[in-house]
This record gives sequence, structure tokens and C-alpha cells, in this order.
Amino acid sequence: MVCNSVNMKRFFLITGSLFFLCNAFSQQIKSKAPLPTAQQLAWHEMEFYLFVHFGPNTFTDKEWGHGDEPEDIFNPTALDCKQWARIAKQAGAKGIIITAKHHDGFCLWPSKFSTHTVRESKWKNGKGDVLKDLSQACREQGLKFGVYISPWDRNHPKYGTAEYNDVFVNMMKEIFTNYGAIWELWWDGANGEGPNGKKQVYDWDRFKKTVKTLSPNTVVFSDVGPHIRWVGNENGIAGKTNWNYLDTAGFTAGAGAPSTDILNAGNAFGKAWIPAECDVSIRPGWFYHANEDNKVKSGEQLFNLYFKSVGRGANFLLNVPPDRRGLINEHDSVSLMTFKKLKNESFDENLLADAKTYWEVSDEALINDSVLYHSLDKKENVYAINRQSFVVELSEAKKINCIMLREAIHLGQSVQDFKIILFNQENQVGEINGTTIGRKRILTFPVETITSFKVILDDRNGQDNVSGIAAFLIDETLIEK
Ligand code: FUL
Repeated sequence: MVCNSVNMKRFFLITGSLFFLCNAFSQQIKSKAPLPTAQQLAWHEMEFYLFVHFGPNTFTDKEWGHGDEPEDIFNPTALDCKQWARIAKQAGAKGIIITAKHHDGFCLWPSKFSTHTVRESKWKNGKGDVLKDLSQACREQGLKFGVYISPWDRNHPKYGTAEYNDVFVNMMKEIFTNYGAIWELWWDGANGEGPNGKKQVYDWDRFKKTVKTLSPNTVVFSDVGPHIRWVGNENGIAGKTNWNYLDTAGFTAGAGAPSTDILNAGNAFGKAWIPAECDVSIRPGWFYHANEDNKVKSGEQLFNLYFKSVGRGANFLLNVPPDRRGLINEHDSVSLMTFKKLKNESFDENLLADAKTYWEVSDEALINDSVLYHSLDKKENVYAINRQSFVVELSEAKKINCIMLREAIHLGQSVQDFKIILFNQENQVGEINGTTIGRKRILTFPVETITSFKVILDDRNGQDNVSGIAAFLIDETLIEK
């Protein structure tokens, strides 16, 4: 039974005690549901950012280096992190996460705890430091800087022994102390054999404590968080049902993770707030291979992935691997710019801007307080049928094919089902059904001329946390496929 307030008032007329119990139950659910931290809320607002896979694999055409590649292989001829950051910024990305160390163990910074690093390479006569260059370039462009550091290491002689956990902790210490703020840390769960044929028993608890102590504001990604979870596939696609909650007790990153279906949809009543991040490469591989230059995803494909990730309440982490020059390749930058253009054009004009029932929430307000959530209570511009449905009346008949909803996630996530009914005057001309909303839900459909629409929410907490709504007419070829 849904405990919404109007139903409750009706119940109250019949039996006050039942109302009291049900309301108390609803309050209990509310108070128990985990809420996002300030760092997680800020992370949600990042929406779209780039992943950069770069290292010896770029020069050997491998995806997983064996760890025995000679350091000299790493020798980009024109490496320019400022170019990466410039392009990221122009593409509308809000940050960059780089593979500081992939499974081959090669460190893109001169780590004191390895002899397989940029220092041993020919690049800049061993004086280079990619993390230094990129962290600086990100700062200059106002981008957040993140680091992927693979626990699996196919080079390190200590891998497969307890001492390797010290090495990994020491490497993280170097990263956290020498390159300014690290916004996101990316732990891959892969756990294969090292050079001595042994697998490592990762000390995840110690790794987590290290980050918490050294950099409490960093959000940590792994299959199971602690702060951000894997979405369960590498195609950039979140579940149409996507809860920001996850149960992690008894699970670990990697082979011990929950099933990919669970990661994709989250746990409706999970005990922790661990939202999904959709990682996907702009190319078939994660690293640059010249023979994939004609297989780069188009701007249209990227926009479609934006719908399937951000449009389903997750974040979009797009890998754009630099080429052997150390530059983002022309093929990739063309797609990125097209993607940006399509996004701008599509969401340029909110067709509800002069609707009677329109309200919108700014990212800042959403993070800082609940002002707009409360303005909904005052019914400003909103014809409330009851607390769980409202009607939006357009100023005149308009063609639309896209509706965007937002949920006030600083209060948790509670919409579990919704229906949008489209009207042209009194005639019903369409119906859209969905489950969760989360930070953002973007729905596209064949174009309709409408004068109003009604949103009906099944909110399991009996409250209405929709905090933003907008409608658009986008190019018909772009509706979600
Ligand atoms: C995977 C890795 O094995 C791939 O090489 C890549 O880094 C991807 C993002 O994560 O698990």
C-alpha cells in the first residue's frame, strides 16, 4: 500500500490509529534510507567526464600488457596533456581520470616503489611525469583530476606476496601527496597472476583506510564502491531501473562482486548509497590502436549513450585514449565535438519555460539545500492533484519528444514507478511509463503535439521528491535507440 498523504487523510477519517501507524512506518523508512554524502552529491553533478587509457599498450597495440615490455617502448613524440584537457573542456566533460598504472604495472609517474616507470623510459630522458602534467592541465581548465590505479600488477616482483600491499599503499600515498586534489580514485577489480605466477590477496580494508586518511574527499570507485559502483557492463549502459542503493556485505571488488544485473540496477532497499558509473570506450579497445581509427563512435552514438547513462541517473565515463604521439586523435575529437553540439542543440530550449506548472532546480540548490523541494510543497505553479501527481500546462500547443525529470536525491531516492500521460486538449495522445528517476531521468518518444501532461508518481515513501522537470523537441533521429 502506498502511504501518500492524501490517502492517509482519508484513512484518518476512518481510523486515526491506522493513520498514525502507517505514517510512523513511512517515517521509519525515510529515516533509515541511506543518503548521499556531500562528496557523492557533487559527484552526481559531474555527469560526464573522460577516461584516459595510456601507457606501454599504446605502443605495443596490446590491451593487457604482460609487464615485461621494455620501458623504452613508452616514448610519445608530442605528448601534450594541455591538448587533452582543452578538448575535454570543449566537449563538456568535467574531469579526466587517467590510468596512472594499468595491469602491466608501468607507472606514468616516477614512483619510488617501482623500477618500471616513466623514469626508466626514453620519454623526456626519464625526467617526465604524466600525472604532474595532467593534474596541472586539469587545474588550468577547471577540470577535476582522477586516477585509475590497478591493484593487479604483472610486473612488480613483490606481487603475490603480503609486501605488495605495502607497495600499493605507498604508491597511493605518492599519488595523494604530489598532485593536488584527487577527485576520484578508480580501482579495477582484476586480480590475475603476477610475474611469479601468484595471485595477490588484496587488502581492500587497508586500501580504503589509506584513502580515507590521506584524502577524505576523494570518491572511490570499484565494483562495490565504497562510494561509486561499476554499472555491470563496459558498454556505458545503466539499468532503466537504477537505484543508487547497493548491498555490499559479503562482497568484494572483482570476482567477489554482486552479479552484473544487480550492479546494473542497484538494490532497491540497499544499505548504502553507492551510485553507478558507466564506463565505456569511444573505440572498441581501451587503448589506442591505429587500426581502430575508423571504428570511433560517432557523436550520435555518444549522445545515445548519454541517454542510457546520465538519462538513467548514472554518470558517463567516456574513455578517449591518446595516440602514440601522446595526443587525442583527430577522429576522436571530431566525435566529441559533434556530441557536444548535439547535446547543446537538443537541450537548448526548455519548452516548459513558460508553462504554468514549470519549476526547475539548479544544481547548486540541489546540493546545498532543499529550497526547491519545499517550494513544491507550496504548490507554486503546480496543480497538485494529490502529493503524487501533478499537471503541467503548456502556454500553447507544442511539439515535444523528450521529457527530463529530476529527483531531489539529497533526500534519498524513493520514486519506484511513474507514468506520464500526454494530452492535446482533452485527448490523451500518449503515455510513458518508467520506474526509477534518481538524479536525472531523460525520456524520449515519437514526437507529439501536446497542451499538457500529467505526471503520476508511485513514491514508496509517500512523498513527492521530484525536483525538476523540463521538455524538449530534439532531432527525431536522436531519440533513444
Ligand atoms: C577493465 C580492465 O581490465 C580494462 O583493461 C580497462 O582498464 C577497463 C576500464 O577495466 O577491467
